Amino acid sequence: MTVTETGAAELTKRRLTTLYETMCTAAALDTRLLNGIKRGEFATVIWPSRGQEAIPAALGLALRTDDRLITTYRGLHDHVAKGVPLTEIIGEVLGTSVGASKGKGGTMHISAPAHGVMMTTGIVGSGVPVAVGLALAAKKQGSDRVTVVTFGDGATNTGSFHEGVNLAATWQLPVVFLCQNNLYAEMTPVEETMAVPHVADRAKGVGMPGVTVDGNDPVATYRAIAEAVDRARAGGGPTLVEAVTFRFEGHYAGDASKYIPKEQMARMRAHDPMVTFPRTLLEHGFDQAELDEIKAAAERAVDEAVRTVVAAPPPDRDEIQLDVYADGLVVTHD
Ligand SMILES: Cc1ncc(C[n+]2csc(CCOP(=O)(O)OP(=O)(O)O)c2C)c(N)n1
Ligand SMILES: [Mg+2]
Repeated sequence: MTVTETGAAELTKRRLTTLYETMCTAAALDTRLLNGIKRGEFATVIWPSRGQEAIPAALGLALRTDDRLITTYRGLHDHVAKGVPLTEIIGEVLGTSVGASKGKGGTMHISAPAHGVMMTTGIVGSGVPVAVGLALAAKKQGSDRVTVVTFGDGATNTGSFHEGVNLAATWQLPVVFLCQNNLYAEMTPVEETMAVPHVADRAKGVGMPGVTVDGNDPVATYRAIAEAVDRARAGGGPTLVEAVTFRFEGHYAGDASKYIPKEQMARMRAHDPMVTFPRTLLEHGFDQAELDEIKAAAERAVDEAVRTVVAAPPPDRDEIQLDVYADGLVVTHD
């Protein structure tokens, strides 16, 4: 099948399959790590993204490997989408030497420059100005690579966000600001911290296009992101894309989400992209057996990567000061 509502976003069966594969891998990764933490198998922490899978899947399809990405603590699904190998992601979460940062970064500090992932940050909003700097560098270097920074709804209340988007619009930089609006910042619902109805409305104030999209619909989200990426690559400047979604697990592994009203949780369950997207695919000629196999293959890949990571040694003691400062600079304490 082919979906051809916008020229930039033609979706063949192969591309729809890729979207679903990425979603299944992200969901399997989240579930495996969360279950492992809950039963005491893993001593680590994650900020679950179960429910938000459609957004990174769309993002991954819209980006080239050399495009830059900055994400957050809730970004394991973004790493999957950008092509970071599962062993490198899980290796970082579990702190073993096969991690992307040799197990020294942890969940909050995964970077994988070979795949364009330049930074993961736990400081809310702080990725925005860094992404603006990366986009400025690309422009000065005459490169057509695009930078995307993803963050939550809460991040759009920070000074860093407002300063960053203003500069990007003023300098017309090749950057896409992708808000994964899951309706909560920690335990605070979005309507308690924002007087405008949509995060995307904030784009108007700095003079850039802003668009709100159903972040549980990977095809619609892909179209919105692809259009923004195309505009940035063609020299048309930045865009704020707000993808509205929900997280079905706590803010962090262990948070029981008591602040989320039961009715809201039930209502949002009906929009879980891991339920609705397979239904859409079935309506468009996919069969149940092939969808089951995609899901099972993703779970197998995650399980295998966990086994590899668990069998790997922790970072060597001699590594402790390596990769901390500029190349070759090792501080001694004699
Ligand atoms: C500058 C800063 N302020 C506060 C915090 C504490 N904090 C961690 S996550 C979070 C909520 C962020 O919400 P949002 O941006 O919506 O992202 P989400 O966690 O929902 O993905 C807060 C306030 C922080 N890490 N950094
Ligand atoms: Mg949020």
